[in-house]
Amino acid sequence: MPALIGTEDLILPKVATRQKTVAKTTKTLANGNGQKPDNLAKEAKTTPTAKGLDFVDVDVAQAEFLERRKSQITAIKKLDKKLLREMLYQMVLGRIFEEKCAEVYRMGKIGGFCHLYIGQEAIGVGSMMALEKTDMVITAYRDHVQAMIKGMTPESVMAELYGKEGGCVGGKGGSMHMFSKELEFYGGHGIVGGQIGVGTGMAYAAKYKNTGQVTLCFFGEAAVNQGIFHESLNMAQLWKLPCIYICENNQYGMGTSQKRAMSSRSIAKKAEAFEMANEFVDGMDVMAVRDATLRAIARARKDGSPTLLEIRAYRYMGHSMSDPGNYRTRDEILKYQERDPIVLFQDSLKAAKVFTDKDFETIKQEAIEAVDRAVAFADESPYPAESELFTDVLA
Ligand SMILES: Cc1ncc(C[n+]2csc(CCOP(=O)(O)OP(=O)(O)O)c2C)c(N)n1
Ligand SMILES: [Mg+2]
Repeated sequence: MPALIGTEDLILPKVATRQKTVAKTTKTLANGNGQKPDNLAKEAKTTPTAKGLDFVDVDVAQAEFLERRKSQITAIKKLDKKLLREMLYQMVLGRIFEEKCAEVYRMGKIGGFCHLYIGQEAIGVGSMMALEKTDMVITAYRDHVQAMIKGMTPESVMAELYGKEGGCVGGKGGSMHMFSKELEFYGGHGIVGGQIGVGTGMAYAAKYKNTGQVTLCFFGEAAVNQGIFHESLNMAQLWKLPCIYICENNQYGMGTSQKRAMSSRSIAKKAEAFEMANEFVDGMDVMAVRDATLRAIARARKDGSPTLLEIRAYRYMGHSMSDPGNYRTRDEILKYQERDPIVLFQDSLKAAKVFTDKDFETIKQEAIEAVDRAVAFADESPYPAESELFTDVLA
């Protein structure tokens, strides 16, 4: 199992009295909901409708997880072992790939913006591995790992990060613009929320052409405060577009926590304004993400009905590689890391007697080697030729 990441001084606040105050506050208030964690736990236990909606606090999330664990282990036992191995492999590969990105970025091999996915692996793997190959995906700029889950090779992603010819778009897109028409992976978008409109259009095209494809449209919680989110969901529900909107709620939009920027605490519930199906999902639990996505896919395939999934995880690293992160505490990060998605999944796989520690070590080694090969490929790949400057440029 790779070491937990996010504790390096480089990315974490070093001092500040203000941070200490924040730490105290988060101890008594459950993530800005104005309720004590104990109350939340009680509410989650006693009110069925509150289930899943309020497990914002880490302890509450864990209590909920333990409640569903037994049935989940039974479900794991029935799943194809190859699929489970691939799910774990993709999560570990994503973690190690991003750790390596941080390393080579600091060495100056990658330039410009670079947003890492560490801590959110269960969202990408749980949702995308529930799709058919022909289904479509569109996302924001935190896109390296999602591109790999959709089938892009680590070599192609790493070379793109380097701005090299061997990258998925020839080195012209960089970190934020992974793209592959063949793999039905439509970016990689830097304008916050912009892909929500494009994703809705993709779902419209699929319906118009009757292709049977479902679109997964990912965006962060900070995108939800924009008009494009509301306009798109309204249209999708009105026209029954087979789009699954996945809000990856990692609780921060750059340095601003959700509680400082959004008047309501539930993003999933916003779908009710459009009478759209919605679910709140524990984003540290890959099996829960998979189950919720399968339910959404079934709705989409049946009659084109869209769904909004709010999947809550936690951004372990800074917003991007240049973020010093002095707006949150080390304690806060460590608390969320107690529910690391890879550790939780491995524990369940072990409890289900599907894999052993030895298998985990083999999977980790395979991922390390794949990432090493990707770096060697990117190192050797040439920069794009000058003659390429104006190809694929549309204006
Ligand atoms: C329209 C627009 N406004 C502002 C920005 C600057 N910006 C880049 S990332 C970001 C935060 C987005 O946070 P979130 O949607 O939660 O995604 P996360 O980074 O957490 O994955 C902002 C405000 C932008 N790129 N586009
Ligand atoms: Mg966010």
